[in-house]
Amino acid sequence: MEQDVLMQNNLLAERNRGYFEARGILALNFLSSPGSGKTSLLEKMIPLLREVRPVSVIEGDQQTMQDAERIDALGVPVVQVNTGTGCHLDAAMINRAVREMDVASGSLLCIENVGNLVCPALFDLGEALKVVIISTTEGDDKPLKYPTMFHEADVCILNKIDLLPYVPFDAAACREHAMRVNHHLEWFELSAATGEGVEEWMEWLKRRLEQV
Ligand SMILES: Nc1nc2c(ncn2[C@@H]2O[C@H](COP(=O)(O)OP(=O)(O)OP(=O)(O)O)[C@@H](O)[C@H]2O)c(=O)[nH]1
Ligand SMILES: [Mg+2]
Repeated sequence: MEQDVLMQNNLLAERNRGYFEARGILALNFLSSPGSGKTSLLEKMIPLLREVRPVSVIEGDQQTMQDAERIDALGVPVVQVNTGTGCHLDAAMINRAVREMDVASGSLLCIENVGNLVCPALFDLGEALKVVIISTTEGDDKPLKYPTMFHEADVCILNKIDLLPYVPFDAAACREHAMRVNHHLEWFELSAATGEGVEEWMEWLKRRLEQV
């Protein structure tokens, strides 16, 4: 049964991927525990990126329109997907959301997954890159405890570095744990609150956008 669901999802994810590639859309899937700062980072990134490329957003949450409202305030196209009791987005939800919104050719599509470090790792959405965010209030052992997510990710962002002086979190150890699970990870350290470190991540992403 589980195999069947994942296989169906993978087939649709490949269709999404083909559609994104044909239209020059770079799709990013943002993943993290609840509250690590996915929406806050998007709020920081979008004003910097929209000068370079059109940006649109798909917001995934079990309930509420709150994250979509935060993104809507920035004036970019956004669709909220509520998963109800579901703990992750799937490829069919992305397929439907993309039909509902105006995703421009050559644009950046940011997908904010449901806050959860477990199930969203298993569901390919057709994205080009998985970006996992871990924040300094979560404990530096998380990559070892939830290895599937870090193994599947292409980029790992350590957020809330402004809190490092106040929390018992070893950033170097966290990086070492993440790299032990997946040595291909691109690693960034930043604060979505103060903006520190955001520029380095933006430079990397802009270079990636040029390759699409
Ligand atoms: N100090 C500090 N707080 C932050 C930072 N980034 C986000 N926050 C705060 O963390 C809380 C959660 O941020 P969100 O951006 O809503 O987190 P999220 O990952 O989108 O949460 P869900 O969508 O519910 O999973 C908010 O109170 C933010 O203000 C940061 O870099 N530093
Ligand atoms: Mg959010």
